[in-house]
Amino acid sequence: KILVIGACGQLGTELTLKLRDLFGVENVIASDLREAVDLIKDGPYEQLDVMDKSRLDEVISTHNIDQIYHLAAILSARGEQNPMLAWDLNMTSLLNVLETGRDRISKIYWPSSIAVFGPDTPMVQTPQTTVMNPNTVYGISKLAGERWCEYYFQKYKVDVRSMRYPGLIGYKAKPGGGTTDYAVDIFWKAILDNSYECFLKPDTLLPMMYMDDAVKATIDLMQADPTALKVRSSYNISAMSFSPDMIYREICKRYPDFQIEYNPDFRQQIADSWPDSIADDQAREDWNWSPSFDLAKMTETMLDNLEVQLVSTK
Ligand code: VAH
Repeated sequence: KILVIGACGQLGTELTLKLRDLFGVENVIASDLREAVDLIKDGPYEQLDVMDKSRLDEVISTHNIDQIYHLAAILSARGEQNPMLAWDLNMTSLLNVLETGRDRISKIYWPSSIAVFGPDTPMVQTPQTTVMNPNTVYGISKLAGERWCEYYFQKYKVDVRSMRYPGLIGYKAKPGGGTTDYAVDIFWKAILDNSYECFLKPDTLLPMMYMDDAVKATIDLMQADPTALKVRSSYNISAMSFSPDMIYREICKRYPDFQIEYNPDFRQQIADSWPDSIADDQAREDWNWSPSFDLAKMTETMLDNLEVQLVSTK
């Protein structure tokens, strides 16, 4: 049985739906701190504070769990507003999950992020192995988490797998507390308000990925032959890079009088510390990774689906 921790989040919701599709609703237990969101109410659910190790062990025993997708974390922007909570939640929860891997869990997935890179990391085609001096709490916690994953793999043979997500864009679940989340908000605002106030500068280039590609990559990595995986910290993966101005112009192809204004806030410094683009040749080599969505295809898919979803609420 599979346990998804953080199943009500932006990625957790979509991963839960996909895992239930692949392995059967009853075999995927969703969990989060809060009660279940509508999209995942069709299957087994546990309210779980992953900081509580005994509660985690209880859920694992009750449902006979042998795989865990641990997605719960505080993201970059919210983390800067609450550093100690972000560090405590992001690290304690991961160590709780890794400890379960020592005796009873056969495979663990844990997401890292391009936030592990910092201002002195090479910004263009950032390599798999390079200088990593993150200056956000979120990035520090993800870098430390990568080190712990590799440690538990090497010392205790825990089969934990990870990838460094770029900004993720999807329409099924709203994101929370990220710096790249402008790229989700802009679609909602285009449809509902025909105008958007962007908290980043127009030319802020960031690595991004459509949600379906991120979900597929995650499942593919978890299904891959373990002997093929040369990276046990976390894999670089990449799909596209774009700036607010580029995505704005793409949306204008369908909404010609869509207006945007730029009022950069504290999240500009976070974005400036991250790469412009990512080199993912190791993931392509080890487990055949390749993306399907570029900016045009993502924009078309987002607008098609959100117009249906939102027009009824207009
Ligand atoms: C954030 N969406 O903005 C997350 C992600 C690379 C960015 O980690 O914090």
